[in-house]
Amino acid sequence: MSKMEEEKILDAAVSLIKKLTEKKGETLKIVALTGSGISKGSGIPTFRGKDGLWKNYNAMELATPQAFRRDPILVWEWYAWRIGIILSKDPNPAHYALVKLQEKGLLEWVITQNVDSLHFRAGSTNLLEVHGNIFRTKCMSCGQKTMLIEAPSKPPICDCGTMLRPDVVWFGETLDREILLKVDDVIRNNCDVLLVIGTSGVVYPIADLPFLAKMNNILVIEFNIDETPITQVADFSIFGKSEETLPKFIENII
Ligand code: BJW
Repeated sequence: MSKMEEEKILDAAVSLIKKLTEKKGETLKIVALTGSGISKGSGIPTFRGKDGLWKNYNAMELATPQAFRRDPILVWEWYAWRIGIILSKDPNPAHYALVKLQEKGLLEWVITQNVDSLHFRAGSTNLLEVHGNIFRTKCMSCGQKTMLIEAPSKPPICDCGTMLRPDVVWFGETLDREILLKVDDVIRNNCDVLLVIGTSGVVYPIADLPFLAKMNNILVIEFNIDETPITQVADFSIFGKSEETLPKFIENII
């Protein structure tokens, strides 16, 4: 697709939102669903794809409870390495654009699959972290949760003596029930427009959300560098780096 065609799609999406805003005024409810692609512009690798985290690692050897039971030191090494990268990076214009939309009273929620805290650091407050947070640890014995402020040099230990684990959702684990219920309610009852930003749309149950949105007559606008399974249901797919396309889109609608 040429740059000119991309611009045309962005303009069409903007003018539809403007029409919706004229009709609904301040009651227009926009929700963002984000994935690792939104943090790529900050220098944080995505999971899949040619530069993805899993190009050199087998996900099943790291992001499962079985992997942690088998080799917690290896799993912690991987998380400590990622924490180090994240701490050396900052939010990018896409994260800040969502904050601007929130400040204008147009963004109801950011539903993020990311564990990197960059939305929070940018200033997003209505945040649902569906896959947890890489800086939070939890104890599988006493349930105690604590926050890390730096990358641990060895697996952290709870006051009760048990090795802590990262408080993230691994494959085969269920997402927090309260958060899932909230997400479901947000999509069904508090959303006119869903912005789907930088996710491959292959990890369930979150991959179902754009489809649930369509079933509820919600306008779905995708921001990604490539086509994804979401492209088939999106009303608009705005191709390009979200750190460039999202700020432009948001500047135009506010
Ligand atoms: C840019 C860009 C730029 C790049 N600008 N864009 C139904 C069917 C089939 C399987 C299942 C199913 N239900 C459940 C499952 C099993 C499993 C699953 O989904 N498997 C599939 C992979 C097949 N799901 C689970 O196990 C979930 N649990 C669950 O459902 O429990 C009940 C149950 C269990 C078992 C069976 C049945 C039911 C839990 C999922 C937990 C996911 N955890 C991870 C790791 C988190 C911790 C950590 O960070 O270490 O979450 S996996 C990883 O993928 C991470 C992400 O949040 C998640 C999504 O990835 P994301 O963000 O989309 O990243 P990428 O890399 O995939 O994509 C990046 C995108 O950005 C690409 O599209 C690029 O093009 C784009 N991009 N640069 C804009 N500059």
